Amino acid sequence: MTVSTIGSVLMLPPGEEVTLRGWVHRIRTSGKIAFIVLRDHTGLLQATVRKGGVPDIDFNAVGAASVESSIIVTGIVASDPRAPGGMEIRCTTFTLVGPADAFPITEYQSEELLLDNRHLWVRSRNMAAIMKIKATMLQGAREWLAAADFTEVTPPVLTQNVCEGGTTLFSLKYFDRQAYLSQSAQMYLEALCYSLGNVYSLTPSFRAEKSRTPRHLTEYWHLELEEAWIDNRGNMEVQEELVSAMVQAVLGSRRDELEMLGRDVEPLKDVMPPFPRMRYSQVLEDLKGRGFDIEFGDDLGAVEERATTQDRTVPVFVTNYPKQCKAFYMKEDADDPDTYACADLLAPEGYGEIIGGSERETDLDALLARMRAQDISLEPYQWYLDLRRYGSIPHSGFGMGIERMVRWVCGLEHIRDAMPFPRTINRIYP
Ligand code: NSS
Repeated sequence: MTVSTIGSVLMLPPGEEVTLRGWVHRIRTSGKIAFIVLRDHTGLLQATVRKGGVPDIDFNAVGAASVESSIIVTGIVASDPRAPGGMEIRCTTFTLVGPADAFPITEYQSEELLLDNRHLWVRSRNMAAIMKIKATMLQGAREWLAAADFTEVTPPVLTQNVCEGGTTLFSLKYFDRQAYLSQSAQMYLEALCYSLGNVYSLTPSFRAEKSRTPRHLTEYWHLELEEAWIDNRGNMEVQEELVSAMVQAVLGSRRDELEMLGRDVEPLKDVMPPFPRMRYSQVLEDLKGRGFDIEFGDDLGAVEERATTQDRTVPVFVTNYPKQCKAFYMKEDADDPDTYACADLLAPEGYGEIIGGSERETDLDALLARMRAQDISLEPYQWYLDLRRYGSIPHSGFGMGIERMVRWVCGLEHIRDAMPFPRTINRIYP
């Protein structure tokens, strides 16, 4: 038995015989005929089952089918202007594979119910579209990275190191020691770029975010790059190329999915290098001019980032953040020593930060002084400090939040829909 997919059947001329497997999306039966809308991973297609058109035993089985039952049908492709898509298959056999209890998700449901039933809601066409777009973005990233001679590496997720500050750490007992779930693979990537040149990793990162926001998860997918012999300027060039390649990959093969999500594709077409660059101090002046109460040293939050990006269609780099709002490992900008040679990349249309990156501090004494000032215990970092003791080189890198990217590209209100099984402060089931 050769099994077709709905997507391939929609290309066939009438008269062909096909077999399809899938789930009942909708079903309507009268005594003599059943209209089934069948779903598989490629789309929807109407299948009609007539009494007398299939063996009696098959027709009886149709009576036991309901929404989300799994079925196999064989039939003849026919055009039918009344059917969705203008085609249907007229069944010659019908097999009920897995009957379904009354499906808990009906048309209008609360967000909470959909989250409680996420294991079933992932079958929805919108969720499937988002997951396909995400897969295409990751594939686009990997293709770009391979062509640019980056080597994929596999850093650990259990660690003793705090990369992005103690307030969002998940700690755990590691036998008789204290350990953490990784916030970032950066330090390990720094070690590996001395061995392999440009490297990247795709890992889960963990942040114990204690507030409910539409852009924070407690577990997210983190694409991190580390580049040997590259300064922060070169680092930004890598970012704009990579981000553009990911967006263009989606425009290349996922237009239908974007349309299904109601995403306006026009602004995405503008996403091509180079992206504009603004210094933090410029952004600050601009925000003050618009009445924001903000001082040098304050980090930019969701509100400030939205104001900075809502009228743009292309991402914007914000460079030279003040030292007090960024991490200890960044390199001081020699021309502007109150700031670091760093950049956040903010997505347009109000979405805000998708990447955080910087050149890394290579001076051992500068690094030690900052760590001491921040009361960071040096012992678990001796290996990291060794990187400055044995053949230190200039290097830079960044981390991209994959779900932040997906949220922007798909135009999602909430980041949780960029994850099949999102983890947030009040959600770890299912
Ligand atoms: O904290 S970051 O800004 N930077 C780092 O972790 C660096 N150590 C990365 C590096 O240089 N290798 O996080 C990077 C990105 C940030 O821009 C967001 O896009 C994403 O990670 N991010 C998150 N996404 C979803 N949920 C949460 N809570 C989250 N936190 C950061």
